[in-house]
Amino acid sequence: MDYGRSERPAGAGPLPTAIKILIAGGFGVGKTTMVGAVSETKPLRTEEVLTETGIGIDDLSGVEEKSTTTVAMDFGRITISDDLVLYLFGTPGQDRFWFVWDELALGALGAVVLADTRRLADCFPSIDYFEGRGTPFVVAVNCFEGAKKFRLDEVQAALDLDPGVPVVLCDARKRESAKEVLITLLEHAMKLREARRRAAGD
Ligand SMILES: Nc1nc2c(ncn2[C@@H]2O[C@H](COP(=O)(O)OP(=O)(O)OP(=O)(O)O)[C@@H](O)[C@H]2O)c(=O)[nH]1
Ligand SMILES: [Mg+2]
Repeated sequence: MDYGRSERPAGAGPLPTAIKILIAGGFGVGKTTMVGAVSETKPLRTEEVLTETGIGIDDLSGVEEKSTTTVAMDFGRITISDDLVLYLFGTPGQDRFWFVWDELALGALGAVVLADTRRLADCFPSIDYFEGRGTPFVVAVNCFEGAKKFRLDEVQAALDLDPGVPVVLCDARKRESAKEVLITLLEHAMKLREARRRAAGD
């Protein structure tokens, strides 16, 4: 029997494909915020309170009200369609937690590198990391109030990105905006895979 999408009884459809995506970027750029905004389940967070120990190390300029930081990862989930579910892993933003990145990156289809134009250089380590591993990524400029607005091509040039890397604007606090970023990443990753497959002669 051929079930139309809406007529299909719950649980009778094909198993959805699950894809792992990383949400990366520098300290305080909005990674935890984005995973929380977009996740349809209560996001798992591993936040610790910023303490005096971090003074002089954690740069709070622009996010002075920030009181916690991710020490291991954020985890959330979003269903894109009947047959596609994304599992989101937010990385810790500070250098001292780099050791968890390799574990988190394992098996990821791609990554969103969040950028704050007030501290653009903070996303260089993430970009280097994904370029080095050949992981598809997009750069999403999180538009904080009061931050100077740059054209997307200016951001692309400042980050010395390959012209094929999508650069988009977003508001990490808004579900629809974050979802659009994820769809841009999915499309980019699919295109790259197809190009790599063709180059390999498959
Ligand atoms: N105005 C504004 N504030 C934001 C936005 N995104 C995040 N914030 C705020 O910026 C601060 C940093 O957000 P987080 O989501 O904790 O950043 P993070 O990248 O997870 O930080 P670490 O895990 O410590 O690296 C929080 O106080 C957020 O409320 C945004 O788009 N606009
Ligand atoms: Mg965080």
